[in-house]
Amino acid sequence: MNAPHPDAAMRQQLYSDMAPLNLTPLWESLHALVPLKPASPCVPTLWKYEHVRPFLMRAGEAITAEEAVRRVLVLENPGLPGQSSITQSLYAGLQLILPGEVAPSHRHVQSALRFIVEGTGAYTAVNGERATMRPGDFIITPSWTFHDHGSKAAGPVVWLDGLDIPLVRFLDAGFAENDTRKSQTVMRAEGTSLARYGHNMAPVRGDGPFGLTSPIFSYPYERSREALQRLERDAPVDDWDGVKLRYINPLTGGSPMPTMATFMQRLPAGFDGRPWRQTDGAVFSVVEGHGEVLIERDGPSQRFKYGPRDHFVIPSWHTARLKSSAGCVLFSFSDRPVYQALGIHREERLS
Ligand code: GTQ
Repeated sequence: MNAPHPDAAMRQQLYSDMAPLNLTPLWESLHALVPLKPASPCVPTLWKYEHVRPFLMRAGEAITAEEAVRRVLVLENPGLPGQSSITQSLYAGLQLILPGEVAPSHRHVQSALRFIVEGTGAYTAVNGERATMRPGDFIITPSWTFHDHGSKAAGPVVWLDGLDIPLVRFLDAGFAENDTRKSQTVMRAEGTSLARYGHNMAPVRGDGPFGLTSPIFSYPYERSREALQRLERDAPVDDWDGVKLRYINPLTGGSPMPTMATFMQRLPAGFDGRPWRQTDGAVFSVVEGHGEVLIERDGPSQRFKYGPRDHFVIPSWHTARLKSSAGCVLFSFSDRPVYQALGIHREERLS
């Protein structure tokens, strides 16, 4: 046993005497406050869709979309219990809507993305324009825009919700409001926003409608998929990422939302990726195909085998690599734009 430090008793007395004045000694926590490298409490986690889906369907029997307002099972990081967070700054959940249901119109400061996982024929309405959901589509709800979800589908529709809820909570910046109507009146034909902004062209006059958020709020999968397929065929494949593209706000070239970046990538058959790490924790939704992700931090790596509709999270500054023997397509999102705005984003590509 080490002998106690000669001043230990004096220090303990100091701490307890000053605690009522809301004073604490920095030197006891300096190393944790200013770490040598990120030490995220988040842990790598995989949610297999075959395990999640029965609970979603049970939720569909237990509560209506209208009563729930949003019928969602939160993908909660086991390293952040009770926080409804998948990383320190991001929220993710799987939302279910059944035929004929409406999730009533509301708006909030938090930005949201929807990535369609199962089913065709539900819609989300943003500021009076609807977007029909198909698997693999990426849809945006810009900050402070009214949105409702509904379904004319024949069966269940499930999508991944990604929101900056924990970040907004941390900043104490949350406001929300219910609409006076359950569903918004349709004001514009479906596809109008995509026609205006989604063809490398833009209206001659006027600003984008959503401030810092992309004016395109639905990015159809068929177009992203086609781009990736062509690049796989015709261009060099990156040793870390395979073929990976980021979605953009066409008015700025930046991320589609101020707080979240989104990506779609294709790993060619036989891909055995090199490892990387990055400060932004990233959430993945498997679109097509199978593969595996190896994730490690200061220890043995964990191996997660994934297939279509599975979800996984790679936390900040964990080393990860992707593999796929038959090829696959992955959607992902992270809070990278926040780090970039603050000038603190870091990424390392390892060999
Ligand atoms: O669809 O508006 O998963 O407000 C969490 C909060 C979805 C939504 C969520 C929300 C929504």
